[in-house]
Amino acid sequence: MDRSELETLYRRMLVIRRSEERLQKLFADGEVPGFLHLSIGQEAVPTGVSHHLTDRDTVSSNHRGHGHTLAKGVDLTGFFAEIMGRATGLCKGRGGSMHVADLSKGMLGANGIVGAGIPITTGSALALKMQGGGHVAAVYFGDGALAEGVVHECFNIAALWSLPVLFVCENNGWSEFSPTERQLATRLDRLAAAFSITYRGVDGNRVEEVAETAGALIAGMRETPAPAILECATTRVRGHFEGDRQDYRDAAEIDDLDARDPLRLAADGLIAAGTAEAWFAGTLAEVDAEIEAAVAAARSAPDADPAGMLSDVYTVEA
Ligand SMILES: Cc1ncc(C[n+]2csc(CCOP(=O)(O)OP(=O)(O)O)c2C)c(N)n1
Repeated sequence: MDRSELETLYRRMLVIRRSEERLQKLFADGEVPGFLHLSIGQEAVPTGVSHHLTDRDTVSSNHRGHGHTLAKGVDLTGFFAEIMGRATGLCKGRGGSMHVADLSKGMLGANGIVGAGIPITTGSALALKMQGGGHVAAVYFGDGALAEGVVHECFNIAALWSLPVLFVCENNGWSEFSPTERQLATRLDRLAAAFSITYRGVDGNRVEEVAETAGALIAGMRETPAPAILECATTRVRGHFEGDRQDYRDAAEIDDLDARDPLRLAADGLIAAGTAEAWFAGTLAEVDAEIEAAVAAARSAPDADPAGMLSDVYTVEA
């Protein structure tokens, strides 16, 4: 991967990081209704995967979905307006943080029900396969979804029907307040083998590694439809949701966060490859200006209109 491609990946991760840091402050100021689950520390996963997806490829997400959504290329202004509950939001301000969707970008949306994005994406993969054209569907889910029955059913049907679906597990070791090993009697590579699905495990904090492995899997699926599982070992930096004091977590576990920070790791690589300090400062200023413009636009937009609550809920072709 050349330097300019890595700079593109770094910038995308920075947009996600700074957007979430901004959301954290807006939430503390009471400007974000509902819950907020931040994906700080996990930016490399959707950035690396979506690097190889077009708007015709679909993605669905889980409750920790801001990074998945932004990596798919949705408009930043519509994104902030959505999470701030404004009528100009991507879903007219009715979805909020856990339900940002934009079908024009292939973003099918996020989901507050653990594992529920997986059947949505499996269905989308079936549709894409039937349409032809080599498009793929990807779904992000946490290790907490691995014990859900629907996940096993989807692995089964995707394998039986050779569906072009990339199952991306963001394994951050935690499911709400419980460690993975207290919930799952096996491992994802073993599950993949049981269903004869190709499996790759990567360091999910290294964007280049995620991008290269996802790229190879996706290229293969475009040629010959088949499912694949990508397990990304990553780190949940914040609590389960904003406001979670993380009493259940050993402080030592979050001691060396800096060393595992995907932005830090990518920056180290770029500096070694010759990217100048000025580029980082300039990129940060650009990204922050885009985010501030989006926040200002959201603040000046009207609130979501409860009168339209029942429209767009279900679509029937005329
Ligand atoms: C079916 C279902 N069961 C339980 C919950 C409550 N719940 C919300 S998030 C979560 C844990 C999710 O952990 P994981 O999937 O690993 O994602 P992470 O939060 O670590 O990113 C649970 C149990 C839920 N929303 N849906």
